[in-house]
Amino acid sequence: MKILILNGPNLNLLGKRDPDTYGPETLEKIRMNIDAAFPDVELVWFQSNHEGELIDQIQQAQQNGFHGIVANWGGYTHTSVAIRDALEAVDLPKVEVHLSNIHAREEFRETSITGKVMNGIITGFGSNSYILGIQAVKLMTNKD
Ligand code: CA2
Repeated sequence: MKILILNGPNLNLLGKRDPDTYGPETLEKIRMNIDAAFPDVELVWFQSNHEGELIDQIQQAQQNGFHGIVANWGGYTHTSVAIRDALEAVDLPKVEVHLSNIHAREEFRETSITGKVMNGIITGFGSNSYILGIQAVKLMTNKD
C-alpha cells in the first residue's frame, strides 16, 4: 500500500520557529518517526511552498499508483480554491491533517476550503495527526 503525504507552505520551518503552536520536531523528524510507525506502508512525503507543485502532485497521485492522500495544506487550507478543485477530481481516500487545532485559533483558520472535499479532517493532535490520518486512509481501503 502506497500513501502520498503532502505538506504545504511553511511546514519546512517546523522545529525552527513557533514550537508552542506546532511542537519542537522538524518535518524530517516527524517523517522519520512516522515512517518507522508504518513499516508495512510505503509513505511518500512531499513538501512545497508552491500551490502549483502541490496541485501537480494531486493530479498525478492516481497514475503514480497511490492508494490515498494524507495532506497538511498549511495556510492554503484556508485560501486555496485551486487545491480544492484539484482534489475534487481525484477518486482516492483523502484525509486532511493539522498539527494544531484550527478551531481553537484565529477565526480565519475556522474555515477549511480544502477540507470540504476531503473525506475528513484530523486537527489538533500534533504529529500524531499524521498517524491518525494514515490510519484513516488504511481503514478506507482494503489494501495491506
Ligand atoms: O496546524 C497546522 O498543521 C496548520 O496547517 C499549520 C499551518 C497553518 O497556517 C494552519 O492554519 C494550520 C502553518 C504551517 C507551519 O507554519 C510555521 C510557521 C512558522 C514556524 C513553523 C511553522
